[in-house]
Amino acid sequence: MKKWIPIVSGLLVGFIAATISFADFSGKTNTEAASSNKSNAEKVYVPFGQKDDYYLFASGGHSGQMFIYGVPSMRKIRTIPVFSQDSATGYGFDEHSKKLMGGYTWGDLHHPAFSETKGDYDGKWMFATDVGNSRAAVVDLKTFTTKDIIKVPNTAGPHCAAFVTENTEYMFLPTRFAVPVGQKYESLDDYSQKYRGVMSAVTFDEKNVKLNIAYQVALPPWSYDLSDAGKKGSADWAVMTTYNTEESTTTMEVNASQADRDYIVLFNWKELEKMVKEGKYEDVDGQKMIYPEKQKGGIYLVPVAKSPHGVDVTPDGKFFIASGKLAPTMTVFSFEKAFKAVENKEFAGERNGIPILNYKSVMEREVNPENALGPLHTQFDDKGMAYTTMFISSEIVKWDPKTGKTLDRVPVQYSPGHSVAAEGDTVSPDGHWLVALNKIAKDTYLSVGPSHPESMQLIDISGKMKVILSAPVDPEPHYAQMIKADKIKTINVYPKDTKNPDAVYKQNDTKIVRKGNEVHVYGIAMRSRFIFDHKAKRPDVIEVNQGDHVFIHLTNIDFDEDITHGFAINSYDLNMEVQPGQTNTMEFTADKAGTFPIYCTNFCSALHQEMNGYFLVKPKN
Ligand code: RUQ
Ligand code: CUA
Repeated sequence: MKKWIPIVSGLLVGFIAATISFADFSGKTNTEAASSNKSNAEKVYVPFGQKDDYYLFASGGHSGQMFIYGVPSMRKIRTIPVFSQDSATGYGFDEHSKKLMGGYTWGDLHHPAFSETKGDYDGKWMFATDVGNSRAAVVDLKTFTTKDIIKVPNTAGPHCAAFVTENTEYMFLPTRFAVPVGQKYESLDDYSQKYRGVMSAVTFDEKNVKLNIAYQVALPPWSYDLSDAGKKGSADWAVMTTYNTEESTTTMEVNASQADRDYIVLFNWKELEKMVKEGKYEDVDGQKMIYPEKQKGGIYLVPVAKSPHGVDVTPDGKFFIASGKLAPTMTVFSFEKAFKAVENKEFAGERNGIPILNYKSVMEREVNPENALGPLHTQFDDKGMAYTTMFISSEIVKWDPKTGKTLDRVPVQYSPGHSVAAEGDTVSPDGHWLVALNKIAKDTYLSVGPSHPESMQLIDISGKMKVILSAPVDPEPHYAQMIKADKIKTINVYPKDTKNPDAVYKQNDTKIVRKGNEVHVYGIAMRSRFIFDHKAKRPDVIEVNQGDHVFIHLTNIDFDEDITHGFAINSYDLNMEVQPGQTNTMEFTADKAGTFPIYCTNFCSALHQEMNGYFLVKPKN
C-alpha cells in the first residue's frame, strides 16, 4: 500500500509545475508584463555610483563555490572559490589553496552560515560544508577568501550543516549518509549494528584561523537532513531532522518512507560539552566519540511526520518548526514544553538508547495551509512571521507561528528549495526582502538547451508579497544568507608582511636560489613587469633544468586597490593570482623540457600585454 506514495508525489511535482506554468503566463506579452512591472524595476534599480543594501552569500552546490550577489539589484559581484579549483583566481593551483583542498578537485557546497555574536551576524566569517567530499570551510570576510578547510572523519556528506550557535561556539555537522566508523568496509547486511550517523561538533579558533573537531556523537544509522541552533532561552540547544529511521539500505525512495513518523533530534550541546570534559567518551582514531547508548543524557528524539526536511528555530527562540516534505504539514514544537518533558522524564520509549519524547506533549500546533504542498524551509521577518517554501505547489506561504493562520502566499517559478530573508537566521530579522531559491527555471529565460539555469526571485515582503525580480543563477542555490552591507568590512590591500620569508618588497631583493635540484624564485609583480632576479641579464626569465623542483614565490608590490596580477606558465597548466600586496607560492616539478612563455593573466594596465617573460627548461640529455 505504502509504496505508491513517493511515486504519486513525484507525479504531483510535474503536474503542478506544468499547471502553474500555463496558468501564469498564457497570453501575456513581454511589454504588458514589463509595464505592470515598472515600479518593481525602480525598486531594484541601484543607480551607478550607489551600492546594494545587502550582500547575499549563496551556496554554489556542486560547483563547490560560493556566489556573492547584491540585493536588491541581484547583480552577481563575486565568486569565492571554496571546495573546487578555480583558474580565474588560481585557487587550487597555488600552494596555500592546494593544501587547503586536501587533494580533492571538487566539492558540493550546501549551507553557508555567518559567524554570530549574540545571535546576530557579526560580518566576520562565513562557514560552509561540502557534501561531496565531507569537508568544512571558513571564509574570511575581510578578503572574501577561504582560510581553512578540514576533512571531517567518520562522516559522509555533512549536508545537515552549517548552522552556528549564538556566539559561534560550535557548528554542528551531522552526516547525511550513515557509514561505519572510519568509513571501513562493512556489509550492508550489518547496517543497523555496524553503521552510524556521526555528528561532529566543530569549533573555530579565531586567533589562529583554524577549524577543529571538538567531539563527535555516534548517532543511530539514519540520515540527518537539516539542523538549526536554538536562540535566546533555547541557545544551549539545537535541533535536526532525520529520515530513513527505517534503516533501509536500498531503494531509499520507497523504503525510507515506510514509517509514519521520523524524528527530530533535540540535543543540549552544553551537556555534551560537559560529558566530554568529564571524559565520558571513547577514543576513536583520535576523535572523542560519544556513544549515546552508553553515555546517556543530553540527546532526545521528538517524533515528527514522516521524512521531514527543514527545521527552523523562530527568532525569539521559543519554537522550532519542522516541514513535512511528503506530508503537507508544518509542525510547530515548543522548546519550553520539550524542556518540561525532559525534566519530568515523560518518555514514550527509546531508540538506540535515546529517549523519545511524547509527540503530544511537545507539539504546539500542526499547520496545513490550504492546497499548499511540499513544505521545505522556513524564514522569518521583523514581526516574527514565517515564510515557508512549498516545493510541490511552487509558492511561498506567509503564516503566523503563534496562531497557524495563513496570511499571504505568492507563486514562484518553480519549485523553491530554501528561501532567505534579510538577516533571516538572526534573533532580529530585517523584513523587507525575501529571496526564493528555485530549483527549476523552465520557461523563464532565453533557452540555453535542454538544461536550464537555476533561478532566484526577489520578493518584496514589506506589504503584500510580490515577486519583483527574477535572476538566473549558477548551480546550485541550496541555501543563502543575507547580511546588511555595512556589517562587512573588507581590506583594500594586503598589508606588508615582513615576517613572511617568501615575501619580497624591493626589486633589489629579488633572487633565484638553487639548492640541488630545488629552485626557489623570490620575485615581484608590478605594473607592468615581473622581476625574478634583478641581477640577471634578463630579470623576467626563469631558467631551470628538466626534473627540477620549482617554487615560485611572487609578491604583488602594487599597493593599490584592485591592481591584481596573474601568473601563468603557458602549456604548463599553471596559473595563480597575486592580489595587491599579497605573496603567493606555486610549487611544481619542471618535467617538460622546452620554452614556455610566462604571462600576467589579469588585465592590470595599458601595458598588461607586455607583462610577460619566459620559463626555459633545459632538457636532461
Ligand atoms: S537542502 S532544498 Cu541541501 Cu538545504 Cu533543502
Ligand atoms: Cu599584471 Cu596584467
